[in-house]
Amino acid sequence: MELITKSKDLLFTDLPYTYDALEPHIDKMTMEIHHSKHHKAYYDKFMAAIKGTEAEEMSLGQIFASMSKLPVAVRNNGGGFFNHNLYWNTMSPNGGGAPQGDLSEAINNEFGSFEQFKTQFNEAAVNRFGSGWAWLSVKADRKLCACSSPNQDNPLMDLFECPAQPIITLDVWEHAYYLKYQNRRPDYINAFWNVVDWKAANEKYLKALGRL
Ligand code: MN3
Repeated sequence: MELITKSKDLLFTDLPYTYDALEPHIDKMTMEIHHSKHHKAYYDKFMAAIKGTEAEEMSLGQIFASMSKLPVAVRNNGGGFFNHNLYWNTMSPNGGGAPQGDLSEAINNEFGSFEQFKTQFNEAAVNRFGSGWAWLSVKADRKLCACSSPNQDNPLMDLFECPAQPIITLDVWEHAYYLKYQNRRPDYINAFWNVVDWKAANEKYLKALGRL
């Protein structure tokens, strides 16, 4: 829905759970500041950047597909708005455990095991220098891909090195973990696996393959 709605009609929405719902893995104050200040600022700046331009009438899907031709403020803030929405919906207070359904099977087939997939994803997240995101995505050849992006870029953007449809994502900007984990990004990444919503991830995987 979010990818096909005209950008000028997009709304900033509440989280699907309370700010303290992911404790102790992600703390309440981080969630509150991250959503109500950081994410809100990306939304507001995105709306300001598209106002009165052709991008107002385009969906985020169309914007990302022609990202290289649009202003950098649209890239940074449109990416920031979309990426955070996916991040909130990648996680759940009832999350954690092992992947489910067809996604579980694909992870085992393509990475060898859940543990081997986590190792690849964790490496992408730890080694992203500075600020960015880690992704599990589905490429055009329908294979899974664990990778990372700088800044607020995402795999839907036409300038992305490995274009793909995102399934789960992890924000590795310091604002996502500094209050609780300070410089210990690997501890935050390990904690993330306790809250991943594998049911939602499997649904995204099936949708990306056109099977849902
Ligand atoms: Mn963030």
